[in-house]
Amino acid sequence: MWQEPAAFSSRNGLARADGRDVFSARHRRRLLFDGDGIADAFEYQFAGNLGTMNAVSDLDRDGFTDLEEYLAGTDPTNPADSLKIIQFIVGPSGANVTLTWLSGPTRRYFIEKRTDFGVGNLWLDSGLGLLLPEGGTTTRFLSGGTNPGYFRIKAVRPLAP
Ligand SMILES: [Ca+2]
Ligand SMILES: [Ca+2]
Repeated sequence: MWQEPAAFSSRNGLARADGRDVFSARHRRRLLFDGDGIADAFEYQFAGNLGTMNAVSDLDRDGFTDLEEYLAGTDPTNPADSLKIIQFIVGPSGANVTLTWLSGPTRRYFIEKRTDFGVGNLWLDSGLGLLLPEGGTTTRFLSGGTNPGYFRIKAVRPLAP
């Protein structure tokens, strides 16, 4: 249904790609001809060439590299468009959380959660599984536990349109 690599948004709104590249060699040659992790079609669409964008460039200077924007399906020329949580509401009990993030039609999402940043505490799926975008923003409600913890959004590309 989806494939790595993915892009992430953290609770504070910062997204980072995980940096892993698990494309097959054949897939990589077809999609990532210039080897910077960004599909050539994406580079031509937004930059008009293969030389402007790379894994560390940030055309719109929004703090998300062009590679991260490619993985997240956001516009690398629009600083207002990035994978970020735009609303984070914790209910009165401290356990119920409502998250809203910027989403796009070409990606699917997971909400990942962790209780703290101690050793052995990993990002895990929230339990909601793979989520479809609702539109330009997507909102989900999570309940349970006594500590709301920390959340991030993981964007993944579906295998088929
Ligand atoms: Ca950017
Ligand atoms: Ca952007």
